[in-house]
Amino acid sequence: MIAICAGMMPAAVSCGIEKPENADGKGSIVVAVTDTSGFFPGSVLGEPFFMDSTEVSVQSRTHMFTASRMTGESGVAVFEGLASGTYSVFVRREVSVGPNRIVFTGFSDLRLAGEETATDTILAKTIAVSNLMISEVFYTGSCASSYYLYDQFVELYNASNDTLYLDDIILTRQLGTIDPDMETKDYVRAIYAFQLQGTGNQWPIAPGRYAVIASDAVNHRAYCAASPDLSKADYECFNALGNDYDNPYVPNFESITYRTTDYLISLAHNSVVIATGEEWMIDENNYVRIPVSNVIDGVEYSANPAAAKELTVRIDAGFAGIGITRYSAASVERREPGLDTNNSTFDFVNISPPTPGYFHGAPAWMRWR
Ligand SMILES: [Ca+2]
Ligand SMILES: [Ca+2]
Ligand SMILES: [Ca+2]
Repeated sequence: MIAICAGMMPAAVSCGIEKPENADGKGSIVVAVTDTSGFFPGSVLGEPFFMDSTEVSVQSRTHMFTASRMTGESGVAVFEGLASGTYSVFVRREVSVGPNRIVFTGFSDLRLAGEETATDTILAKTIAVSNLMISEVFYTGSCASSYYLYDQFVELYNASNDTLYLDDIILTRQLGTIDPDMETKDYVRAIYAFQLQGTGNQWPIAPGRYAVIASDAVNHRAYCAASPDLSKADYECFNALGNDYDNPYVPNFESITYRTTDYLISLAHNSVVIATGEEWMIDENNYVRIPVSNVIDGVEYSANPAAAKELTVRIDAGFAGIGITRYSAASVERREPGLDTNNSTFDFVNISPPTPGYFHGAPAWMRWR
């Protein structure tokens, strides 16, 4: 993990958000972790079962602080000596069932003010780690002097044990408005979407491999020294209706709307979704509607942790990229390859520089791009 905060403080959105309100370090968080699925030996469906040997992590939302503990036999983890502020609490316990990984996970937000103890019981839910997922989103831009933002890319990762196919997959830029009825709708809306048309088994991604979808598959270093070289991207987005660059050696995700823009996403707050491509429609506002049930993965990022959610919590319960500034060449990538709890605040960390086609913890020889 790379600390990207140093040197960014003078920017408009500060990293670390703000100083601790009261750095007395005398607060405590007590978390009990329960499951009601009846999954664990000795537990009963519908009745709270206190989970031991479960990792609990706390992450401050108001200053730079993270810590992890394991729950004891009573299913409780205690964090002491905490400064005042707001904390996100994450719960994780990995359980292996068959060929696929299953993780129990849950989260909560707690507020500590002065010398006090905040207590919460977190109900854990299962998620299967066996999917295609978004592993990195690079959206911040790299050169403030020239407003260079054309080096954006989305990286996918195959966390399953099988070769998967990207044929007909859709990559979106989600609508950036706040919809109060969002959680009751069975579809999500995109401003625009790009699709990789294929025969069904034309575009494989092997287990444990990455696929980089560039906005433009060019060597952006020629235009901005801090930019990544995306000339060897696996795919690029192409809009035939716009004045878009088309690298003939890199296959295209093609625009499926009437809009003329290339695939470009907000530098501060936006959501990105990948979905199976068999069902979508253009609505009366020229937005792309995609059934929630067809969404493979989605990531919402926001520099500001207090911003209102734009993507349903059924797809992403939190924000990646908290504290990242525009044109910082910082990127957001999964904390560990394949871990997807559907809460990007936990699943993603801020990194710099971006890592197209590899993981930020990978050894140098794997960084072939
Ligand atoms: Ca393009
Ligand atoms: Ca191309
Ligand atoms: Ca990466």
